[in-house]
Amino acid sequence: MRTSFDAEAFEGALRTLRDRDGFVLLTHRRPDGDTIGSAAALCRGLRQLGKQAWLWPNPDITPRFAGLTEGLWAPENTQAGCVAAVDVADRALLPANAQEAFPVIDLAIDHHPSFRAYAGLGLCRPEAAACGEIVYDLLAALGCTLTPDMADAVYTAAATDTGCFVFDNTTQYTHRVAAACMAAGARWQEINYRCFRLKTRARAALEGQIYAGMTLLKDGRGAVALLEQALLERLGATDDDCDNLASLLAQVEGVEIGALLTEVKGGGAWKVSVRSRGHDASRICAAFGGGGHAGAAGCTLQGLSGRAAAEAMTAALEAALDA
Ligand SMILES: [Mn+2]
Repeated sequence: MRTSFDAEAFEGALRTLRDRDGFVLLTHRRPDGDTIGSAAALCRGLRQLGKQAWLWPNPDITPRFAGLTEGLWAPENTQAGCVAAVDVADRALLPANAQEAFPVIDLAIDHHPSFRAYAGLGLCRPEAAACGEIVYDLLAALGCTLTPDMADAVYTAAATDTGCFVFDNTTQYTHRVAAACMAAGARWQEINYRCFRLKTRARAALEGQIYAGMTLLKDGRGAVALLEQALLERLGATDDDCDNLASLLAQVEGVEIGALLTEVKGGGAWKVSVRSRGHDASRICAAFGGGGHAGAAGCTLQGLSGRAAAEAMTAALEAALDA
């Protein structure tokens, strides 16, 4: 087990999981592998302890992670005895149906530095690469046996939040958790293929468009690309197809800052995702009313043509590269 963590909050979370029953687990909007994997693993672990546990329906669930949740979604009229949120930094990030159903949340388990104390008890460990690492520790402390289904879920959580163990947040501990999941029978080859290799044709076309259409600036130290709604519609691109496309720009040799502008449905606004190395992307986006992390941030540009929006971001990137 990890040595540095909030022992008191961890003990409190353990007590809650041990003593209470009728668990309803909440995941965040536009759920990723970490929130779904963490919730699925915890749900199965609690059931293993003989407790009732369900995932609260998340209307945004995508096929990529739905397989982890089989048999776990709460039936209608489920009565909650204890409500716990996983990988949810703020109450506002819960889907509307969860916000409406649960004015009070008993336990929040999270790893975001931006975590807000919105629950009766909050266990937040920002040093964890994935919330799934904390769930793994809780399950171990509860005496649960990691079944292959639980191992799939924890592995998916750790792998997806680290971009398959390549992001800077990856630690030795992340690898230890992944190794334990492999030993417990996680189907890691299939998970890696599904999460990191497989792409839809729409996704492949979008990646092609970004690389073919990007504009390089400052001797290739910056890159700006534009995706118009007409293209997204023609390709039938889903949110999942558009996930983290901006990181492609920052992967080009020499590029320190990349900005991807995606036209918002209905037009008239551009969702901007900025990725950077060695510069503060959140500062660039803050100037447009957005925010995020140093390496990844976002903002929205309202009421501009694609050309004007691209010019605005180009100027902002040039200024940041000059600074
Ligand atoms: Mn996470």
